[in-house]
Amino acid sequence: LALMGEVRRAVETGEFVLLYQPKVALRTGRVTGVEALLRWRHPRRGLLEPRHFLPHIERTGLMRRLSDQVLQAALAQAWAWAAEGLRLPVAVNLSARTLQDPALPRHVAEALEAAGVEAALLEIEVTESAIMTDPRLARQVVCALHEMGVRLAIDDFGTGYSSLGYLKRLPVHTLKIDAGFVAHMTVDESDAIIVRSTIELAHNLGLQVVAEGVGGRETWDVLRGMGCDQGQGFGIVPPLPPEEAAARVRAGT
Ligand code: G
Ligand code: G
Ligand code: MN
Ligand code: NA
Repeated sequence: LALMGEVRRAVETGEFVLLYQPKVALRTGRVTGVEALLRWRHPRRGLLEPRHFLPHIERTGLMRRLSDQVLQAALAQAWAWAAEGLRLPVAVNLSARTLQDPALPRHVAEALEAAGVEAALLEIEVTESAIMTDPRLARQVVCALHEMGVRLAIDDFGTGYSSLGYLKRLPVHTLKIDAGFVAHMTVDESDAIIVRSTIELAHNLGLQVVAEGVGGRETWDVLRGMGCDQGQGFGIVPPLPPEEAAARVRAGT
């Protein structure tokens, strides 16, 4: 409750920061891009994760502003990396409400323009539920982003409500299998079956597939054997401040 009063000030004073978690191609180990993950650098409570403050942000109606800040910061980072010779696609998470805004494609276009970053360096992650809230509006927004050259990833795949029909009709580039299925897949047969089936589904629809929550080398090897394209997780590289993330990318993770 105390946090609720503080979020407005925090948005205004810019206490929110982004960490970056690399994604790697499982066959080669090469970094394919990074996901920007929001943290609140709280003056007394330390580094807070989204589950502690995003609900307050939603309730206070500050999501639009925060999404704009996230987009601007992530694109500024992509520009800075490109200036150092590091061409690193950056993925940004957008909430359901942000996706439901018909003006989103224009905001994204303006942010890309202002940052001087090509659209191909931006990926947007949304959940199935965000799309299913208003599938027609989501389709309109997603198609506009796609036409600009921005890539779309479905996040937390398998945990939300979704219609495979919509998945087929939307210009989606990537499915991200939720960490909840991946974390125990080497010991839980059901999880392994779900992961394997999702990889097959994604490939049959012509989509890239990313496994989230990869905890270690064994999971990596099993995923690679299943034909999974990319992996992300604490066992590969954790979310890191930008300089450390870049150092890991340069070192080849
Ligand atoms: O970083 P972490 O694993 O704690 O993220 C938890 C959840 O918060 C994830 O579902 C992630 O998609 C979401 N999240 C992370 N960063 C952002 C952001 O910048 N905006 C929004 N809307 N959600 C985010
Ligand atoms: O929902 P989304 O995929 O955007 O959330 C990503 C969140 O997952 C981030 O907050 C990040 O901190 C977290 N994360 C990163 N690596 C791992 C992992 O190996 N296991 C789990 N459970 N979570 C992870
Ligand atoms: Mn995500
Ligand atoms: Na996810």
